[in-house]
Amino acid sequence: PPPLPVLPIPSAAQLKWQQREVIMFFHFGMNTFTDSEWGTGTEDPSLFRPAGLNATQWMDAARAAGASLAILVAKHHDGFCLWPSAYTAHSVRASPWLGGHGDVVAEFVGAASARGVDAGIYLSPWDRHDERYGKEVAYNEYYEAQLHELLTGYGSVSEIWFDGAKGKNATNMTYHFQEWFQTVKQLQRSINIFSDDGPDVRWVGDEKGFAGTTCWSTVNRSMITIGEAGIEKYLNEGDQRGSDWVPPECDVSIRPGWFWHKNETAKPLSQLLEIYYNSVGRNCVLLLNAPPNSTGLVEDADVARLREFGEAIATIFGTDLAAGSSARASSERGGRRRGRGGGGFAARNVLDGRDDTYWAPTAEDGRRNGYWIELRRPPASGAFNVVRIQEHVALGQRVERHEVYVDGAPVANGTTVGHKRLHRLPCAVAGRAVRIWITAARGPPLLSAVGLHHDPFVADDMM
Ligand code: IPT
Repeated sequence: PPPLPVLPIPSAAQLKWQQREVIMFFHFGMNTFTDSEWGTGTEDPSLFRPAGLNATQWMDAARAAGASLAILVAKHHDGFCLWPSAYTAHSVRASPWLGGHGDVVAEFVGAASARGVDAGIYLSPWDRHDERYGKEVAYNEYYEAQLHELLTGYGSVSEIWFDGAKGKNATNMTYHFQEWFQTVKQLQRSINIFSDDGPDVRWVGDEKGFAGTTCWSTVNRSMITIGEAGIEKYLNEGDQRGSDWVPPECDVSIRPGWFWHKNETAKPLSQLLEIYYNSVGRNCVLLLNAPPNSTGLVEDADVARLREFGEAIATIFGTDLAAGSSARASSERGGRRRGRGGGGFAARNVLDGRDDTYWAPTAEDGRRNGYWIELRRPPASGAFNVVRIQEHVALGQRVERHEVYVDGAPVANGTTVGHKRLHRLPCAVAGRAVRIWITAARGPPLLSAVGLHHDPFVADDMM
């Protein structure tokens, strides 16, 4: 049988989210028309007129970047609602767009489903427009009512975002997060809730797209207060002793701002790849923002950059230079044979490209020196400069420390692995034997993959 889990373990929805690796954010709204990041809430709805809005174009951009989920800002801090909410006059209904009959949320979920992308929603708690803001019961009722509108009127929603952002001089306001979270789960069973505190996925603690080099999917939720300064490092690294499974999400914009500004441009590919290695390559999901412009389109140059990014990832990871290797390990649970008598946890499982098969050592292994697994590559295998290691996190995140050797020489080391750990090597190596030592772990390590790749995009100064 499979080994016992090491608690906590992810829910099915969290596991599915983790495997997405790259997802997209679309910040669009009143700020798009006012060259602003945080609108004041006094903006005239007549400013909102995206003459060529086409959410299908956004979804094509998301797919080009390799994303399977896209999250829309339905209301930002300025309080302007992108759907015709029954609970406020401050919405698309009061705008000239489509004669006041438009609904960006409907366009968004329609385009997403047409393109096979899952949809997510961001609804800002901080609201600088609504006069109920600051009146605890009235505003929380308003917020609850809008959760109902968004989570019952637009089909299945895969993720919802609770942003802890709030201006320094914002009115005092108690948000009923616990009530909101339970309402969300009642309306959408398999949704993932994002906030500093989860409960399903957590903020990584910065907006640069960088997780800690140590990055646990676990935290103690009781240590976290949403929106409170000083928790960033805890969120960035997680907590080895955490009893809650709340993996980190790295939100970062392809441009300097979250919203579109005429004079800003997209980050270069090299920077996006750096972000990828420091987020997906450190056990996180990357939430990449691409802001549509005031026409209602993602600019061509940004679409091109997203495509370049998606193609670069496919180029690097589309070829596994560990292919054709043989694998052995310090021990193999249940022996090498599959089926009757064999355990099905052989070292070679790290080479089959599947998340649900894995190498497991025996319970007795590793007590003295740690565990190891070694790949032996066929002669004349190509040189690699990236090592990919993945844990079968369905049974808990275990690895605390690991080292990588090529033909006996150390080339990389680190602490956590989690769903995916990517090591970039200082230079490409073509050795035959690649051995990974796991020198500390919370339980017998379960590795679902070890991959070797060549990244041709590395900047010269890295070599
Ligand atoms: C920051 C919030 O304080 C935090 O709760 C989280 O929502 C985060 O944004 C998301 O990026 S505020 C930001 C200006 C750092």
